[in-house]
Amino acid sequence: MLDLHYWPTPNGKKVTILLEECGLPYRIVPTNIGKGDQFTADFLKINPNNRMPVLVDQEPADGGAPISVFESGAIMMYIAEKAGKFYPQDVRGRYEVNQWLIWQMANQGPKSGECGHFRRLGDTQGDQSYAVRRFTDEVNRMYGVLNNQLYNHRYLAGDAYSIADMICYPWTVNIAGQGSDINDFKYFKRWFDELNERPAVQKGMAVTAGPTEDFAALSPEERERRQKLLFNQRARPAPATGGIEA
Ligand SMILES: N[C@@H](CCC(=O)N[C@@H](CS)C(=O)NCC(=O)O)C(=O)O
Repeated sequence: MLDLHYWPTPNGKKVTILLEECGLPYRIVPTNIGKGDQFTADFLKINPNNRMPVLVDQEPADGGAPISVFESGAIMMYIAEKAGKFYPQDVRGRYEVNQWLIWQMANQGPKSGECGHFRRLGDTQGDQSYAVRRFTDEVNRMYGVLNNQLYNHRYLAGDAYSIADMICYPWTVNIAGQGSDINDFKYFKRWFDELNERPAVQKGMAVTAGPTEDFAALSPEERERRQKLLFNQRARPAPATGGIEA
């Protein structure tokens, strides 16, 4: 069984799309990042970066102890390798996929995340107009990158639908909220409309982690605690003794 430590965000939904596409059985382990589940001692054992998603394969192919994988890009590679699907084996095909997968992890995901953060923030933390403009422009630039690639490729890595497509898609569903217009990107729109119609994409996007919480219904103290948790993260100190010394 595959356990997916999950909360329904774009980084989580990449993985549920792939699991649905592969038809693999999986179990959702809710990781409520608003409440702080990503900071528990148990969670830290499976992700030193305190972020979801994390995949734990209880029955790895080598028959050994469970394997846990953090970082959604690594999780996509793991699942696709396990299923033998959506990830070419030949070196050329594989690196077509790898470069788009890493493009997503290093560019589209982080920059779109910041774009959403600053666009939602309003002026509670002072004037954000430069940050909003910078990340809105950068996300717009990246829609251009996708559009140009899709001008002469049916899918991001060529003729075949792959994990490169699945990893990029969830970050594009809110294109209007990111300040871009889908009608400016004709070839991207062709791809987006096609993926929208795939039953596994629809199922993966709809996966929840239990009932949604009403933030407004929380006590003011809990609301403040949660806001601090997400907004003011700094380094977690290493243990003072027992480590590898120089
Ligand atoms: N590069 C990581 C990013 C994961 C990530 O940022 N996850 C967010 C939700 S989308 C999270 O867990 N946030 C918790 C927090 O900010 O404390 C991946 O792709 O897995």
